[in-house]
Amino acid sequence: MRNITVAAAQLGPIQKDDSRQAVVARMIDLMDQAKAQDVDLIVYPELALTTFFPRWYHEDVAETDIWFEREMPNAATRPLFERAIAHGMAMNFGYAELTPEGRRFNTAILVDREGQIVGTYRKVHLPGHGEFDPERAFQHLEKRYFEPGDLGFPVFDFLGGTFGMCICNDRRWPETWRVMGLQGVEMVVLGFNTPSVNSQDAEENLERRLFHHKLSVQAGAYQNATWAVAVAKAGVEDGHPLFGGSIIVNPEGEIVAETQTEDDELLVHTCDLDATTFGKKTMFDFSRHRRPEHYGRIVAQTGVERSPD
Ligand code: CDV
Repeated sequence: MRNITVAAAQLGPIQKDDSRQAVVARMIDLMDQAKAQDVDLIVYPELALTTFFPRWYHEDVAETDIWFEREMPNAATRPLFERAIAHGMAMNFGYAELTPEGRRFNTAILVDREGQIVGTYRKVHLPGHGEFDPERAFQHLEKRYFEPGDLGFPVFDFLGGTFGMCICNDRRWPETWRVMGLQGVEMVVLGFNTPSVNSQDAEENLERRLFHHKLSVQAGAYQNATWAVAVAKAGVEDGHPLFGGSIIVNPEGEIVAETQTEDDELLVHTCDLDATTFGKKTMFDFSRHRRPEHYGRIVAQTGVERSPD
């Protein structure tokens, strides 16, 4: 057995005026609760330090600088790193990254028990649009404020296992999971901010939106025989609702823990990384069963094409 006790640290809403210090204090509170349950790894949401600012249109992208971090850790997040080191707890969280070259990414990091950043991931699948869209009920401007991640989907030797990251919309794409599955991933950690309503389809209900979220994470976990930890930022932010539904999913694709609120809430589960072995050696033994000679379209095209193979 290779047991890892993991905490999904769901955050309730973060308003535009909430300071980084106030948010970090909430994250530390969840971390302290996790320590009391002997947690090895705590996972926080996408863009965990701020409101989900891509809902706000700025003509001048530089006006969004206030939502970005220029270094990590920095003054605001150092107390979180210090508490994690004191607890000997590894962590994962997302933030908006502004690099020294002026590049902007929607980023997540893996931090080991000593407070060292051992893995960085930059969101590849950016949803939404790049220009103000008057047809939508609200904006989703990730394509305006971030560039697509440039690091692929790496995996990391971490806590005695093989870990990978993705962020929010990435979870809906089977390619995300399979690229990590092909590197033997045993646990995928991901944060998300998902609006409770569809800005382009007012008829779509919350039940279906939660179904699509869970379907994606459960399928990704099952089809790649990996644990998955998916953590929401939830609740009504700046007047806009985000759903909760943080889940921990086992390598059979079953939900083993799920949040019940749209507030700060901790889910704790002990995951045996060896539970991934059965699926990886049987149904999803890739080396025996995959037929990549028939998968060329996956990397050769983006949109739908009917051209001959
Ligand atoms: N932050 C996200 O990536 N949100 C998307 C929304 C826009 C659908 C998601 O896939 O949940």
